[in-house]
Amino acid sequence: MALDPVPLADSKVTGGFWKPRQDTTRDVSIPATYAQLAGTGRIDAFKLAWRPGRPGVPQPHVFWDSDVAKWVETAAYSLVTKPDPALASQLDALVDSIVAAQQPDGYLNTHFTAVEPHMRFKNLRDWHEIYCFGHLAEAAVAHFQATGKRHFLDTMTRYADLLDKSFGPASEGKIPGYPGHPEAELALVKMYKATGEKIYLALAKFFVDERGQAPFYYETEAQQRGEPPRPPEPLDRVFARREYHQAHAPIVDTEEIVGHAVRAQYLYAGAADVAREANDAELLAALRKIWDNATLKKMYITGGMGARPDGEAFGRDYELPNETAYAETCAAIALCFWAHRMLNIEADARYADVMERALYNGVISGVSLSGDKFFYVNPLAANLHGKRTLERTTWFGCSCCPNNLTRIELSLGQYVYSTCEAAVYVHLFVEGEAKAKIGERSIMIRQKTVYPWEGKVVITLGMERETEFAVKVRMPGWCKSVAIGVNGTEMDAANVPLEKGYMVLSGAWNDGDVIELLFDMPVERVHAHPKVEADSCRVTLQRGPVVYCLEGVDNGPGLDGIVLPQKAKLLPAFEPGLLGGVVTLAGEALRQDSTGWEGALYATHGTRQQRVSVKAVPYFAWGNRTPREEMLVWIRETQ
Ligand code: FUB
Ligand code: ZN
Repeated sequence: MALDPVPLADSKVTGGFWKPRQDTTRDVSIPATYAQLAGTGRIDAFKLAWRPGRPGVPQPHVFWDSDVAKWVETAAYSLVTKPDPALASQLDALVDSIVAAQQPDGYLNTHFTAVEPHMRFKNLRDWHEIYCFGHLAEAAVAHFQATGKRHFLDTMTRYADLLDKSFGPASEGKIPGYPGHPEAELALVKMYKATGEKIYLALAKFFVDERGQAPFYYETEAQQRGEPPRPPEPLDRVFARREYHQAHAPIVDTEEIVGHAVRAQYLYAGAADVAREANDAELLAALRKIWDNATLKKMYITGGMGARPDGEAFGRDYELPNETAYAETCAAIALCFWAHRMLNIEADARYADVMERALYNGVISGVSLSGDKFFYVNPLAANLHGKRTLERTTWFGCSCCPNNLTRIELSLGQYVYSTCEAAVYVHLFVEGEAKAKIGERSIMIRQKTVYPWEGKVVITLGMERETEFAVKVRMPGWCKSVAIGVNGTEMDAANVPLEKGYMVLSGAWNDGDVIELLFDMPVERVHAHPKVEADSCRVTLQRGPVVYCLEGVDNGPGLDGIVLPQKAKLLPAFEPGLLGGVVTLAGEALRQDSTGWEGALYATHGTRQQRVSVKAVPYFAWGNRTPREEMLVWIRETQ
């Protein structure tokens, strides 16, 4: 049975791990990213003032609109959970200027209005035109939901109507194309839900179903632009080009996730929406297979997605190099979007496990603890060999990641709970309070927890009168044992039914009833599948959902010379003054040294090892103390 997420307006984060992060996002990241958008000309681009040679007006880039849209969406989410008159008026002014840039026929895009109006809808493959529509549409829905003001949403419905008139089956005289960078698919479904207008769902379905059908639209489109035909080339090159855009085959015939990692996952998130809303079982079955391939063969332990810098793309199965990993911040975020949709269709905790893995690791590694610096790539080893040095920075030329981070952090509330007729699902352990609908009745559900640092979660229920329903609490995939108490009485966990990874606590609940959970959270040593060559004979450390790494600042240079004996004990300790307050892991290891190797590359003697102390910190917090610090997730292991 499909679930309905408890919406952001009804689910607030009030403390614990996430509240300080959200505060930093509000207080630092929102103003910092606005300043970057303004300073680079992205905000003023909506004035449509660019002309060739006009001084002081930067030329709007094809995906600038999307960066501004994600800021608008973030600001809207922020206002839903915390009123702020100054932010509200800044948002109003920006939204007004976006709305004013709409053309009489409904079109809205700064680049293709000011710079290349004759190229409208002529290169869907490369130019991000419909991608920008998608982000603006998502922003408009969020703005409407946050403020109740309709004008931005109305603007975007006019643009969506134009898309509906323009795109569709060739037999209807329309362009049979689909976006080069998916995003509009999921945005159109949001517009459908916000307006009830079925044509938006139909257009999303068309984009999803048409993708990858022969004849291949992007190739037809290139011919129509008058591009010279490519010289004959090997078939695998042709396929690779199509795969980059997931345009190599229809989704229903796809089993492997390939190509550009963000494109792929935005596409499958949108396709999941379409499958749900249009009741498309064949599409859903395909998405399950692609999901399995993605998460069982191509996902980093951090929830990072996309092994290859070339094409920002997925590699082969089990191709998961560490230091050269791409793992774009947006790709881990996209994984959360996709996971959340699959979770709400299938009510299966394995999707929530992946979402949680990404959230606590490869998503938030993308932003500094100070909130004003970002990673675009999130490798699992860095600065080891001086080849690729890495540190967070304030902005990027292609700056998709910063406002993707801000929007997911400030909308976290909507990922925590879902409901269905007679149950509330607790997916994530986040201190906060929510109002959930159980049939016709509303209940309150509050969590108190310092998760992920401790496994204790206290859930308190609130309601006007006794109500019968089930509280379905996710048993995290990382956890092997849990103690459960209800109103102070310990339950035998073995007798609590487990339904697709959710512990089912049903009964007649009353106001003030308390469920206490104590998830056993030892330090775990995790190994990778033997086919992951990069992690062979290596181990990583995880406690709860948090993946750990070594940093040079704690362990000295040459991290790859550290070898962890299988029996080495690693003790967790909460360090309130470190990295904003984190649990660190400390223990003894060995360190190889090069004594005796002077002047030799190969030798018959062994390598000397010394006993050393090691300390591991949460992966997400690496790189926050000293610039370009060494970092290593997968540590050499010995018996
Ligand atoms: O192309 C727009 C965004 O820039 C993509 O989502 C990212 O991967 C980066 O290429
Ligand atoms: Zn990005």
